[in-house]
Amino acid sequence: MIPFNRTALLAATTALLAIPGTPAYAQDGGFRDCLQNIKAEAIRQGVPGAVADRAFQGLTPDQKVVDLDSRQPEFSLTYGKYVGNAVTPDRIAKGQQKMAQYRSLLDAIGREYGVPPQYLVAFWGMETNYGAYLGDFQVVRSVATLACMTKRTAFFSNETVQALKILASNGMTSQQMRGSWAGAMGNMQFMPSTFVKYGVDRDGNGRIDLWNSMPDAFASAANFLRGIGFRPGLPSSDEIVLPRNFPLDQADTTVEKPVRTWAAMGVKRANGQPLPVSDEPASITLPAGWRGPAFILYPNFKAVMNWNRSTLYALSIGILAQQIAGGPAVAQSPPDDDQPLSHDAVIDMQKRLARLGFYSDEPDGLLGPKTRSAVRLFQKQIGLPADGHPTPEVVQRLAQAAR
Ligand SMILES: [Ca+2]
Repeated sequence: MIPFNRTALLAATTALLAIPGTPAYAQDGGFRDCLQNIKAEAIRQGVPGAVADRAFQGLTPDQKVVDLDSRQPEFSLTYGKYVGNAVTPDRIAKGQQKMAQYRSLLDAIGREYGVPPQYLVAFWGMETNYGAYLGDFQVVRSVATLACMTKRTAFFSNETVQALKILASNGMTSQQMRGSWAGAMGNMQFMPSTFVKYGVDRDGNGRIDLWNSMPDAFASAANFLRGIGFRPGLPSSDEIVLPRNFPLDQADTTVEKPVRTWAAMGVKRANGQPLPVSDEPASITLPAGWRGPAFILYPNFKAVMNWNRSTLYALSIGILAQQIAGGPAVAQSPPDDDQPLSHDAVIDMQKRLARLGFYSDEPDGLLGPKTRSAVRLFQKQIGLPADGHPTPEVVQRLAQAAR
């Protein structure tokens, strides 16, 4: 769903496979040269030259892909907005229906890979609304365009090589291989490199089909999740309630303590039940500030973040999975006045925090741990709960304090 985040992550993990020294090609004239370099690397990795020739024949860059890639979101969504869009009553109901429909298959795959079925269904719901939007871009054209026409040449050159491998091994034509504008394919929106590394031919028909075969799609998702660290046991997250005197600066994804320690500090599950008895490391987050819901993040949360590097995406997966499995909805609503902050508004805030001596990094417009920590210091100074969450009140008080 957020290919940029995921691809940025995978770029780091596939750097060793990248083609060194391939420049970004600013003009169409360089596109053929770029494709030639990719073809040479594909052949080095065992792809028959004829497969590359067929896929690249008459291929032109897709301007629509370049345009979509250059579009930067102006605002980051709030927790309330993001989760409200992601975990709708309709998506929960459809997820439960899919769970029932694929019960025996999901149970078998779940046992084999150690991934609970509700997670497989939740990813399916988040990625493509259960197969409703698989994407209709030609994947080879998309990833080749991104390789040759943007600055992320190394990452997308490798993705193009991997896409050619899929064509070679899977008996598909480039025309048939469709996906998102950024090259994510099938029910689970796998990038070509993920497809090659984790794809599973579960139905045993000799090819991996993530578009039409749910056995293949579910088994591949489970195999990928296991590969990126998902383990049987605790879920990815749980809604919690904090005790009244809880030190809010401990509610930060950078602070990890054993689950047992949080329990000893008085943290309980939202339904009042105790936390699971466990020594696994966990952190606490308040995605809408202290007035909104609180979540404990178990190790599987990190695995979900390895699928998509967005905290709100990972929270949505946990919330959706829990409700697909018949569990409760999130009890605590986010505050009504939670507002999305634009990139520029965050930069402005960082500059003001710097003037007050609370922030020393280069203003980057991102609400990262250092910015949250600076907001906490300001909140402490003016006597507000120090949750690091920039509410409209905090932003306004900051504008007055640091003109
Ligand atoms: Ca198959």
